[in-house]
Amino acid sequence: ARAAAQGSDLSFPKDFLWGCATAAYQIEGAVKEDGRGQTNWDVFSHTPGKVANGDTGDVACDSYHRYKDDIALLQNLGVKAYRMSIAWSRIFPEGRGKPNQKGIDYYNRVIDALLAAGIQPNVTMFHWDLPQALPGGWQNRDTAKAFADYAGFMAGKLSDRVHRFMTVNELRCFTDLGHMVGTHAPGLKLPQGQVNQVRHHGCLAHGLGVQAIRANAKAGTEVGIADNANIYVPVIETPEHIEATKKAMRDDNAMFLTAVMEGKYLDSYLSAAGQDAPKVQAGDMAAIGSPLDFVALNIYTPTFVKANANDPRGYTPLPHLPQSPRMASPWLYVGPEAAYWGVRAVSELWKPKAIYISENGTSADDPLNSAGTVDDGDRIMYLRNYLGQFRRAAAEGYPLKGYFLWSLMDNFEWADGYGKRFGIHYVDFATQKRTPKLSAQWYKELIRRNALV
Ligand code: PNW
Repeated sequence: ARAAAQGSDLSFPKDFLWGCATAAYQIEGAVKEDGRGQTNWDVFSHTPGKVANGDTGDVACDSYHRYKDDIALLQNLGVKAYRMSIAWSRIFPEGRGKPNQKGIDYYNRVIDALLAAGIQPNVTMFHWDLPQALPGGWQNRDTAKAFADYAGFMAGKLSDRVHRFMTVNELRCFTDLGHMVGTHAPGLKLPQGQVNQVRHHGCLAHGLGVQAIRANAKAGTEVGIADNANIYVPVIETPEHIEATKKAMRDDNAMFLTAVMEGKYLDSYLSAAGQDAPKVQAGDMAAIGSPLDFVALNIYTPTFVKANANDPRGYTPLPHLPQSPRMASPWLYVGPEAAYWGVRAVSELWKPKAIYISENGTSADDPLNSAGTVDDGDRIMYLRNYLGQFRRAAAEGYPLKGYFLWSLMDNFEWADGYGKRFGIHYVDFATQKRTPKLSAQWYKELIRRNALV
């Protein structure tokens, strides 16, 4: 038993849910088809200078028409699950109001085809493509309510076949990158008070969304969030550095996952924000803290942290250095320990019933070999190391239930356009031909064995 607990073999728990992930705007294309409404990302990507190369999601992987090809790729891998998102603007072109049956039909076709292939759909309701018609976007609190109405409506349509929903993807990205840093849609650089308000509306959308999904879905439907909490890793595995790690995670995610898991903003966040603290209405925090069936984490980059009695916080994060190892995206520092510590810290801090990895993967420079396929050894190296650390967390008994690799195939990588490739299938965007990379073969073998290879 001791050996099993320590995981002396390399296997994952029985029934571990292996999957791949994508998102609507990154793969679908067909942005004007069948009544889809315009989104913030349509506007942003068509604004000169915002996306590398002037790339847009107008065509992307053309999955709107080629979803059967995508499902064949999934089937060939042997995955049991697929994480996909729904384009809100296909369902409610104006963000609210009258639903568009053609949009609903599209997702029914995709979901039915997945089920026929023996693949369980896991659906994210919002992966950043916001209907442009919603006045003020995330600056307007009414957007949170509009989201909940849409999410509840879709849960009602799908919960006969979809048993796990994620409300929103990555609170920090769609709020901060869009409204503070300005590198994502809508490309704003707002003052801090307004940024904090946008963050609050993002959390509120999640919370009201949970309530609406529960009110409309079949009993037994699981609801959670897919979040990219900043992940800390203790420099040394001793009790003091481990405590520092958990405190850093809780503090640094105070306006996001911590609020969602605790139903409150930490005093340290509110007092540091001062005048800039978000305006919160009665009932907001209870909604934000709605109980979840699971937490899903997108895990990429680690931050190492040390306990430090001389720091008022009790800890000091170690900076990333120019020479710190990273993958092909400048923000993607390599630190497989983030996989273990992300799961462990979230588990110990908040005791969720279940944890899923909703994304993990990497960009890599993908050299074509003479046979015209891609030998992405760097990606395999990255995945093997991160999965080893996820395996450790599962073997030690943390409630890690599944893993969605980002991404099934190369796609529209937001501000990086098509220049950064995260897929385990290569997409030739001129012909839309999809080709398995070496990493797809590797992942397939791992799934077959249910063990690290
Ligand atoms: C996530 N950062 O995005 C998203 O959920 C995916 O849609 C995306 O394609 C994937 O990770 C790879 O980037 C992130 O700057 C984008 O730290 C940027 C950052 C993190 C995550």
